[in-house]
Amino acid sequence: MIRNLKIYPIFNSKGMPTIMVKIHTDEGFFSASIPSGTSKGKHEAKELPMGRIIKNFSKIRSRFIGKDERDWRGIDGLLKELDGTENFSKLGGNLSLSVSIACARAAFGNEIWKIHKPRMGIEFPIPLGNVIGGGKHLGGTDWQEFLVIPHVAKSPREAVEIMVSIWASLGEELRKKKILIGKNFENAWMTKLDDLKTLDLLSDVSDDWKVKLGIDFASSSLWNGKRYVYKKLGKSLTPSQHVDFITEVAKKYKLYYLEDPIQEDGFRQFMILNHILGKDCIIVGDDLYCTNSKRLRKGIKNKATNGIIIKPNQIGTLSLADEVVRIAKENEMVIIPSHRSRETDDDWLADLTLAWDAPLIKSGITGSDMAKLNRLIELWEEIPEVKMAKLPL
Ligand code: 2PG
Ligand code: MG
Repeated sequence: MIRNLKIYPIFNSKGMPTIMVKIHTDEGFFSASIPSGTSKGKHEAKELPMGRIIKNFSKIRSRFIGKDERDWRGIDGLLKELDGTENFSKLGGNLSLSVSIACARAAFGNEIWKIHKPRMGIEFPIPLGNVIGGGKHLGGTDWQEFLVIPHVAKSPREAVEIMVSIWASLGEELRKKKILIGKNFENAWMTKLDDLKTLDLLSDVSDDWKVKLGIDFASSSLWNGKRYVYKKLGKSLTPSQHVDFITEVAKKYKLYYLEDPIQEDGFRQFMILNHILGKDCIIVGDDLYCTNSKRLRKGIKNKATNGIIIKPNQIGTLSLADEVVRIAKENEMVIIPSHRSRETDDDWLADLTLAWDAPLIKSGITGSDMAKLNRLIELWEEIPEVKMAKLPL
């Protein structure tokens, strides 16, 4: 039974305020802290500032005391009811998710990879490592994240080793060539190279290290309502010119993973791109869906993508994210649970990736994101009969 709940104002990886909620039950203490995004989708659950969160927490706290934590879905329902809006604008999606995950942890003794009956032969996700960055996360490129995918790794530890070695050797090479600016929000390198020169460099990396390449284009950041505007490449493209440009880049550089190649409301262009590239590449909606089942259903109807990013803080409770995963899987979409760019050292995302049987996880490479990757390494040792997931395409 839930005996008490407490909220702690803590800080995220960018030194900005966020929250941790701790739930006290007969079995012990269970907590969850919540990350935040920089390039947020406009359809995400509302994140409220600390002052309002603390006030809201004091108003709702007593409603959870005495409840059975094992009914974590019921607790999520209560959060939704107390909020009463579509997007958690009253309670705050950040407050809601911290109570939701802390409660699920209480229900499963911290092992939330067990929220669905664990199977034998659990497959561990291949991590996507952001090695060079730009866009709203800062850096020289217009596109936000250049990702390496260590699909040949035989364990999570080996996958991390490959990603970190690539990241470190790229850093060294960029430093020697005097084109290194620094590290961005996710510790990806900021360089003086434009997007296409970055891809030239990464093509060699992909051959040398046998990794696949991906990009999070975060295209909404380029979209001015009419055209896609590239400051670095000096391009201004109409939606159909943009589809052509992305297609050409994907084919030339053999991209395997394309996240948000189109702005967040461009279902039609997503559908065209998915039609052209979807057999060989994972076309992924992040800001497009915002982990929202209504938006996902629209994407399924339009065959907009063959992949979806899952960020529980985009929707506000674990149950709602779980529902989106269920719908996506029923429709044979690749699910990719993802961190945010302003993270905490909490590792719940790693557990959920296993619970959802996701073939890929998007987490950073170094810094506080290590916690999630380390949790995968830990669970790899603890769970019997494990194996690495295969590339979904
Ligand atoms: C993304 C994420 C994580 P943010 O766009 O996929 O890399 O960034 O948290 O800023 O939305
Ligand atoms: Mg994204």
